[in-house]
Amino acid sequence: MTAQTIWQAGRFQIGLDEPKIMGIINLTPDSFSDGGTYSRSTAAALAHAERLLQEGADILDIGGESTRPGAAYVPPEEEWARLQPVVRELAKWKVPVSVDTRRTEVMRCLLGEGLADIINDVAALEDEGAVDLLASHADIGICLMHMQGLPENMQNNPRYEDVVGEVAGYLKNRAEVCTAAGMDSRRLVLDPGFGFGKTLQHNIQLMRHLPELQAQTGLPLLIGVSRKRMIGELSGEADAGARVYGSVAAALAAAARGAAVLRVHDVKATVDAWRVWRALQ
Ligand code: HH2
Repeated sequence: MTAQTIWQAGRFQIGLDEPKIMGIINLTPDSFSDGGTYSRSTAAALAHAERLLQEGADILDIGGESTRPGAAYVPPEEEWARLQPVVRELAKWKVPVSVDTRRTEVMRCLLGEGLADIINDVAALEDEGAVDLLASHADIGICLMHMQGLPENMQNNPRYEDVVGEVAGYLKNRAEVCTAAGMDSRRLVLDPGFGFGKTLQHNIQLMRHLPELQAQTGLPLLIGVSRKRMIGELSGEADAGARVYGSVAAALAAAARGAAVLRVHDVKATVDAWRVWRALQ
């Protein structure tokens, strides 16, 4: 359980008394598990959004840049061009819209037009000007994620002395930077960043120690393990699109350890599993 029970997220206050499901929509031609599926047209992306909501998603997370290991550089203008038509439509829907971006330029475009409730940043607002920009938009929710290195090099031999302590220390520090800039801590959730500069052993350690991470940072945790390489390594399933069972098991492991938000591709599978698991506790 998290001490903080509300996530202030733009137009919404999201209750965190039980795990919330964030459904993923990748508007990228090259995402590792669904690349190209929803980037072909705005209609395809919106149809997918509709489906995720019917399946029980509480939040939609839209991304215009792949951050998988070794992903190719995408200019911010290209990222914005991918996002724009879809977020313009979603902003009219009654659902919290999270945008997965690490560029201040893209955030400025989104926030200037009121097109996002949440900024989900795998670089924890490290891009120049990002903290000041978010500080000047009072209600926007923020996910600060830990990553060692950058997507282009992060899986080249990641190293830690104490992965849990270092990730907790980094996230705590980034949260303090945000609150020092005047942001209310109810806007913040933290994410250890599974697979972002981590070996399988690092990922396992982080998952086993989520309660300590939570206790050390004092903020709710968002967990994204869906279809990732660690699921493939643990289950033996090489095809990312077929990792639903392993992903659900990992999502439940995170929920059982107090995760506040689960970022997933397979919404129905995760929601059903959570409902059954919760009822049987
Ligand atoms: N993982 C990915 C992207 N964004 N954001 C948060 N907060 N946490 C995560 O674990 C996370 C994230 C990578 O997954 P995906 O979006 O499916 O793939 P890609 O980066 O290839 O688009």
